[in-house]
Amino acid sequence: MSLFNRLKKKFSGKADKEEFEQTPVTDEMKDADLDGDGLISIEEFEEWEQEQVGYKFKQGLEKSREKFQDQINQLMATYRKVDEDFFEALEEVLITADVGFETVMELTDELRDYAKLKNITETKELREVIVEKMIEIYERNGDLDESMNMQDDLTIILVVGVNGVGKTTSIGKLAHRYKSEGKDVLLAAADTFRAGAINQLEVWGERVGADVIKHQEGSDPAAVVFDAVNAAKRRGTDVLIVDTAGRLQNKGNLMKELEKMKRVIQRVDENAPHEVLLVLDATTGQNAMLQAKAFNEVTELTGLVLTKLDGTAKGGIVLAIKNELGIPVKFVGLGEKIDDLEIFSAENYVYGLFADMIDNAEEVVEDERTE
Ligand SMILES: Nc1nc2c(ncn2[C@@H]2O[C@H](COP(=O)(O)OP(=O)(O)OP(=O)(O)O)[C@@H](O)[C@H]2O)c(=O)[nH]1
Ligand SMILES: [Mg+2]
Repeated sequence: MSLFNRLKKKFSGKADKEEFEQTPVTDEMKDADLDGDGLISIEEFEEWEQEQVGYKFKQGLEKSREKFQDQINQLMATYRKVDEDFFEALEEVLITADVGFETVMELTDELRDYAKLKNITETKELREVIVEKMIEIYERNGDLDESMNMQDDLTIILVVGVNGVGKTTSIGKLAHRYKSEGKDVLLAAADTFRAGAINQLEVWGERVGADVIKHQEGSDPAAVVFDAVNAAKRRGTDVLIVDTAGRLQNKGNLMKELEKMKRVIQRVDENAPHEVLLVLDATTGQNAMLQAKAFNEVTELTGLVLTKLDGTAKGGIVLAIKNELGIPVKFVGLGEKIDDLEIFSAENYVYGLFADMIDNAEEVVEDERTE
């Protein structure tokens, strides 16, 4: 099955209806209950859930999608024939979408080969291939494990990143996610540096129903972590999330501070922290790439949280990150609300970025058949 068909089926196709209908339908699920009997099958429920997540990505990536599709449409209108001018203009569009230079070159080289091989002369015939190649490149360049390294007992997550990227907000959203999975969550206010940081985390803690372990402003962050880890052990907490101050200006200090926190954690659990997540602000584009490189030198990162994707038209950065950094994006921020943090998945992301094209894909296939 072609990628477009696969995604189309996944996000809007209706699976065969099962005999067994066992999930009671809530108001918001009404659309999934086709025969209106107040019950839907597990399959339908899963499909409904998938559609909701797909819809979130679609909404969150609206700016990127509109800009990208506008530009591709314009490109196809300006260049009708496949030639070097077209490829160069395409390269420019992709680079301005923050797809990343190396990735763009890889992509356009493959498109050139593909066009030659298939004797494609009309640019419009390349429209879907561009998207398919993007995903192919994403999936081919090493399989990154995007899942969280969750433990049966205590999971410790250290969250790092420069000022203002969305660390505390993402921690709040993450805590909410784990709480709604029935987990017991504890937060550590180890950003003792910025005025108001502790209070901000406490506000989130109250919202989601998670306790916050804190010391005074200006105290040693490692001491906060020490207390938090011990409290988590004592209480039988499932997930401990540590908020930190991101002072990249002074790499030496930052490295020392993070190392000390890690040492303190490892005294209690030598395999922890189980995740070190770097938060990056998608609206900062190439700067985010530089931050990732710098932090990766300071401490070993296990994953990225890419925030504010809803606030940028340059959603291509996800591809650049994967291909040029080799660190998996584990979560994406798609808005400021408490449930606007989604588990990253390449398929959802691609759907969000090209939803209109994908939703209309069937018509394209039918056109081809009748030609
Ligand atoms: N639109 C949007 N805004 C976000 C997202 N994530 C965070 N923000 C906003 O970004 C701003 C900064 O977020 P914080 O969580 O305070 O960032 P921080 O990294 O903890 O900042 P410092 O503690 O100062 O280092 C806030 O106004 C958040 O609401 C997102 O996914 N989308
Ligand atoms: Mg913060």
